[in-house]
Amino acid sequence: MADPPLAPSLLHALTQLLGPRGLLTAAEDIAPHLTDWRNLYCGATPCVIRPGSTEELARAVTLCAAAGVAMVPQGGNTSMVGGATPDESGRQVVVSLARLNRIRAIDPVDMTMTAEAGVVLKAAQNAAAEAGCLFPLSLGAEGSATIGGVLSTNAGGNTTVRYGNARELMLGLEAVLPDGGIWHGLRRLRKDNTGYALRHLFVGAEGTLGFITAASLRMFPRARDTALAFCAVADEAAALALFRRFRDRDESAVRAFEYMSGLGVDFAVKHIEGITLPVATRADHYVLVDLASSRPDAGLREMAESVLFEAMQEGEVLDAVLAESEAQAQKMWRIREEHPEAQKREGASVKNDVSVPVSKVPELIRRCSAALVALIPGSRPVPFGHIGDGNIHMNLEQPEDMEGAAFLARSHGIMDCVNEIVRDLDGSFSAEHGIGRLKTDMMESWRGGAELGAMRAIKAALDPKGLMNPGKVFP
Ligand code: FAD
Ligand code: 2HG
Ligand code: ZN
Repeated sequence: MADPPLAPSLLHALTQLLGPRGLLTAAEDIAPHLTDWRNLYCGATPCVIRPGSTEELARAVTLCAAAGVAMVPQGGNTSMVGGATPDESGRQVVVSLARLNRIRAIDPVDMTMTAEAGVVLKAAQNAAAEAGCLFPLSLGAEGSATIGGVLSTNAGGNTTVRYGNARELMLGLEAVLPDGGIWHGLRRLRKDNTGYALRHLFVGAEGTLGFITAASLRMFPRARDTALAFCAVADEAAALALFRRFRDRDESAVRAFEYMSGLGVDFAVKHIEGITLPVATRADHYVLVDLASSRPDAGLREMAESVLFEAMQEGEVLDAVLAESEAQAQKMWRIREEHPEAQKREGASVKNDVSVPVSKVPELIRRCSAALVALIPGSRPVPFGHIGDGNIHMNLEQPEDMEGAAFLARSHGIMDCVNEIVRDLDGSFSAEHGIGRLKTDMMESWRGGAELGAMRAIKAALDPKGLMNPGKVFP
């Protein structure tokens, strides 16, 4: 008879340690932790560990490590690359950080917040706002994604163009290491050159080096003047030209600059209740320009009107509308934020989260769109995303007359097709979603040699038994 997935003595010890709230073993409780947001993977696990404190997690990890049991950290389970779900063996234990959800401290003078890993991003934003400050990280999944998850993937999102990725917002970390040791690195210093910056190793490590249990995060002054414009633009080059115009006028005011294709907006209008096109005529290309300043008298609306007028004279902008109220601004942002959900509802789609130098975005979109349609006639490219960072989601929707499964069977060919062009443009095959399980096979050809060798050495030093999130990141 095969060994049980967990030795009865380990299960007993975990039960004693964690109690019923901290250890899920019933199939219906475990089920939501097994499948990723995109439904690409459905794994199995003997139990879900849900520790209530860092110390409890450390003790559970010590037990699992001693028994040689692999652990999969999970936050909000919104990974786009299957990073937070266990494999199908039924031998990997899922560790959910959801109960570590306290804001431990908030200091508007230091402009820092100390949040536990399971704090949902939206809750962190709200806590900052209550303290009269801003925590700027913002992405479509912010109602579910957690601080531990956004740091472990070094998430980007809409405000990277102004505030950087999650990494730039992190000052210190607390972590549980793969052997169960606790690293108390929750410093909140702006300057701290004391040897290797260990905290940065854990950011973007996708749970392969240990568990982030809490983080000290940077906050910023809250916005007192804002303006939001939804613009129909002539083409991809015009979108980029408009970005330059705004950036040249006042770089610090550009909080987000997002590109959407006509088809992507059509899908949002078609599938998401309450979404309508804010401009009078449909176009093939749109951008959303979000401006913000902590100065109440920044005059951002007037600035936006002036820049848009100039761009219209040059034929870059075809039509534009400025939000008249907070409610209208939220409605305009929803068009962009609902892109992933709208594409899901339209049918099967393949995601390509790629980046290139900002100047090459128009070429990226044009070349990839043509190559993809040549590869699969009738398929529908839906490029959108963070054009100000050079990060485009070069997604492809299935042809209307093709079976979804047949289309998805060609996923790797589709990704290869995009990646070949991305490589030619000096870009990256994964801009912000990470590697997870989906892209491990790309690591050798993109990061092989010295770079992957160094990564393996770090992994072996911190996790010699290979128990942390096996099957992720490394080929
Ligand atoms: P999970 O999905 O649970 O985990 C992600 C990875 O981090 C996994 O490898 C997991 O093992 C690891 N992990 C989680 N918590 C910990 C921890 N405490 N310690 C160690 N490892 C941990 N990403 C962007 O960058 N920009 C976007 O604009 C964006 N938009 C999105 C929109 C939607 C609708 C969705 C579904 C996802 C989006 N994402 C985006 C992808 C996703 O990466 C982010 O939502 C977020 O970073 C994941 O947070 P999470 O808590 O859900 O992490
Ligand atoms: C976004 O920017 C996310 O909305 C998701 O990164 C991208 O669905 C996608 O491909
Ligand atoms: Zn994105």
